[in-house]
Amino acid sequence: MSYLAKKDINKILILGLQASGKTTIINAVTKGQIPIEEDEYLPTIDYERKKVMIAGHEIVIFDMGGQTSFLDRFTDGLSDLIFTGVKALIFVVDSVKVKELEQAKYYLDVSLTKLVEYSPTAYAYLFQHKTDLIPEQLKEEVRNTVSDHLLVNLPLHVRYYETSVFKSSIFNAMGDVFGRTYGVNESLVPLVDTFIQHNDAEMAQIFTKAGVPLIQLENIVNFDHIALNEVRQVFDAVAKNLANSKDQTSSSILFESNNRVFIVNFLEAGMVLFLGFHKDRLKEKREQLPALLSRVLAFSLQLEELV
Ligand SMILES: Nc1nc2c(ncn2[C@@H]2O[C@H](COP(=O)(O)OP(=O)(O)OP(=O)(O)O)[C@@H](O)[C@H]2O)c(=O)[nH]1
Ligand SMILES: [Mg+2]
Repeated sequence: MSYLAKKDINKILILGLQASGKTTIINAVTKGQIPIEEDEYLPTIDYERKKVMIAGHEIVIFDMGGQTSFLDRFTDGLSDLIFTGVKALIFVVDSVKVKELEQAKYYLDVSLTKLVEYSPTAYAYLFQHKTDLIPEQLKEEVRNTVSDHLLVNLPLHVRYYETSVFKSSIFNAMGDVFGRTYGVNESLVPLVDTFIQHNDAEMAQIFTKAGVPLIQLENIVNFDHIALNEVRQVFDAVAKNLANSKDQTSSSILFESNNRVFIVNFLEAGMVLFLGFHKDRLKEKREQLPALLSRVLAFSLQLEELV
């Protein structure tokens, strides 16, 4: 039996016209590969499967090549194989290619019709992608144009996200996709958000053990922004350290870098909680690190009960 049609795998399909950004999105959220600027474009031929573990579930993301010859085949001759067993379908459109909206609408419609036919319980998402290319004053106009063209006469509810791989928006959007698919996100985000507000953390992220960012929250009211790349590098260093460490039972690490304190806690559910605090703020609050660490540990236990 073809792997495509296996019923027991958790499939997420990512579809859209060529060069809309699908492969880049997958690389960002599964490998933490965020391009510094627009990368060379290497079209996906046919489709590629990418496996990820999310909170103990294996998910296979199908990165579908966007050339129309492929799309025609996926939505016609191969449609029962492609659209069976799908948990979530993401359709990506390029925010600045307004001329392509009619064509995108055509493939969005056929894809959703097939989705409803073969996977009636799946969720559908539309990513209005590459928002970094739109000047601020045009954002609303672009949003209206895209949604007026695409979000009409659809056979199911489609959740709309504005995304860019250069912003945390892609992690929030994909976190919602993963979270809704596996029911972890709705419960985790409000809890983590409350925790960082109350403890004046600068940011919180939850990764899978493989380093896939699931949730990213920033307490930007109080603090300046931390670049994702910065967090990612620190995370890699910590993960490597832990892997090399003889003390395999250690599940929590506190370390300092420049003017920040980071706490990384490995949760049993295969997830990693990563919190960043600004030293100045901790000093202002006369916060003692051991007390902070024990609050984080207590909070981690609470999270573990949820997932
Ligand atoms: N400015 C900007 N460029 C992006 C973004 N995401 C992807 N790109 C660029 O868009 C181009 C196409 O990206 P891909 O991810 O290869 O596109 P694709 O949808 O997989 O294309 P096909 O495989 O042919 O269907 C590349 O040059 C990426 O660097 C984004 O958020 N903003
Ligand atoms: Mg591609």
